[in-house]
Amino acid sequence: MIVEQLKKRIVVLTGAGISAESGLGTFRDSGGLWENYDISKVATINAWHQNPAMVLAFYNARRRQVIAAKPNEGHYALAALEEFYDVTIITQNIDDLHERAGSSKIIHLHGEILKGRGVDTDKFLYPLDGDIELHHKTPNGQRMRPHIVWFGEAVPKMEEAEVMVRGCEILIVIGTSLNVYPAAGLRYACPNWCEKYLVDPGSIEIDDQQFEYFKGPATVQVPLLVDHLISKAKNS
Ligand code: BJW
Repeated sequence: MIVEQLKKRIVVLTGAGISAESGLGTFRDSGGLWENYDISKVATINAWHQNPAMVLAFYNARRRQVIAAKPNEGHYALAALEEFYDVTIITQNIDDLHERAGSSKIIHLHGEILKGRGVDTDKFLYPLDGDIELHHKTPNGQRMRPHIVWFGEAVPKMEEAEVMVRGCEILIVIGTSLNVYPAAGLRYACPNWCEKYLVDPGSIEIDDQQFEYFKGPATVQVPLLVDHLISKAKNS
């Protein structure tokens, strides 16, 4: 056990890849979600305005998948890291698998599928355990929509995320193609002396030689990386 104040600060940026082995599809891999759906029809603010029924059907189906999914060894390993480090997870994922694995500090950049909000404000969020129907309203009478950040919408948690990355000593990037901004740009915010690790089975071309690449699936590589970091903490 390490005294709270002496713990090094780790920020972990996660993407769809960490939940892939929990059965939740990624977006851009072969067989990923965007191969079966047209992004512009389901994950943009324009799509919501033009065809809310189609957007709701897409997210209702994904909500059911999330509810049925379970955290995997990657999620659990990150939760275990908290005994030795001050860990903040910044996730682009809308699932709750980090929470269910036991991580305590989580910033959801692209929203949370198990929450709904009114169309005019994300100030009030409502827990969801089932589908949103077209006629559903919030308690103050607004049409209910999923609490998701679509293309073309601002990313409200970016500032909070950037502050965390600026102050971190170790940055870990897991299971993201780094295609979507502004999330993908967060890696540039960390101090240039900070330790950096990347976990991904693909061939991520990262324009920063300082990243140590743990190449392979999250369920294998995240526990290995976490063991490595815990040994370092114990020996320091
Ligand atoms: C494994 C694995 C295993 C496989 N283990 N790994 C700058 C330049 C160009 C464009 C822009 C820019 N800045 C903004 C933009 C526009 C746009 C954008 O980025 N477009 C790009 C496509 C170019 N960005 C936006 O619109 C954002 N908003 C914004 O910028 O607002 C500005 C604004 C200000 C003020 C007013 C108004 C506007 C919003 C972005 C919202 C993204 N939303 C989505 C969908 C909603 C959530 C959902 O439905 O789930 O979020 S898109 C989708 O992509 C989703 C994801 O969170 C996001 C990232 O995907 P991710 O996680 O990287 O997944 P994949 O599939 O790409 O990669 C998976 C990885 O896992 C791969 O590397 C695999 O190898 C790996 N993997 N198995 C470990 N077992």
